[in-house]
Amino acid sequence: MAVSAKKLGLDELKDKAKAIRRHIIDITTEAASGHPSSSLSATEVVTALFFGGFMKLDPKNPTAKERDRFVLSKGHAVPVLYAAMAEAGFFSVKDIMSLRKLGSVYEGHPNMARLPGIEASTGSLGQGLSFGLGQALGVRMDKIDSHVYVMTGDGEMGEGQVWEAIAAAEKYKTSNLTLIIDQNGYQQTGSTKEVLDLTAFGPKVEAFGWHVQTINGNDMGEVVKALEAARKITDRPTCIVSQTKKGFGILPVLEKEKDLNYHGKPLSKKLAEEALALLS
Ligand SMILES: Cc1ncc(C[n+]2csc(CCOP(=O)(O)OP(=O)(O)O)c2C)c(N)n1
Ligand SMILES: [Mg+2]
Repeated sequence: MAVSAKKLGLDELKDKAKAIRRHIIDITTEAASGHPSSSLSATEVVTALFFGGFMKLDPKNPTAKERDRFVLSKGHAVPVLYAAMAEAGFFSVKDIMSLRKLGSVYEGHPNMARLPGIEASTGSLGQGLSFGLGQALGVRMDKIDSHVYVMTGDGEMGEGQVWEAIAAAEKYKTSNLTLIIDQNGYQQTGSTKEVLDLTAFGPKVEAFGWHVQTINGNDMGEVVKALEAARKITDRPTCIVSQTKKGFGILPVLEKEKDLNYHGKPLSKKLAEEALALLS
């Protein structure tokens, strides 16, 4: 199975990330609900996964056994996933404008039962890594060459189930599993430092026996290099601690609004115009 989306170079990936950010703003403002800031921090990683040649995917055959898998464990950030999938041809950009509308399959959290190409129904935080580990072990047992990527939030890392999965993944030397922690410094009710300070993820995950890299996750060059390095590890699971900024790409707007978390809030039409101007 070939990598479906054309592998983009660094400058093209940066342009693609901008397009994806614009969709994130457009669809959440249209819905008047959703999580744009949580989606924007994760945009470089999701863009690189889908368009940097890292995932075998076929939008026309989204359940092909040998596909690679991306589990968005921080499911509330699904606008970034819908935007990337629309750009990759799973469905159209027009389709995702129905985000969160009554009856729409573009629900506020990913629903694998309703939308082909979604790997896991997430939103209840803490479960995605266990799910991804199960997928990684399953394809390995079936001798299918498939890599599973899971993205968690840094607030989400406070869930104990994540650490059970980290321990189990090492026990089974699950080298076809990559965890990406989107460390944007905030969770729902405030900064992760105030709510639950787990900030030194690198040494913690490394102590469980994983290969770990810590990078600036809003720097496309660093993201691509880290994903390349992760794929070269063949004896244990890999983790990328992706240090990001919540709302990256439109930070001047959030600064003006005096809310650098901006959790679960769509931009008003007026603020969206200002944000889109920054992303033109
Ligand atoms: C089990 C569970 N508890 C609480 C929530 C409510 N909730 C939704 S988003 C969120 C904050 C998540 O923070 P983080 O993982 O850092 O993601 P970010 O939005 O910063 O990317 C919380 C607590 C949830 N979805 N699931
Ligand atoms: Mg966070």
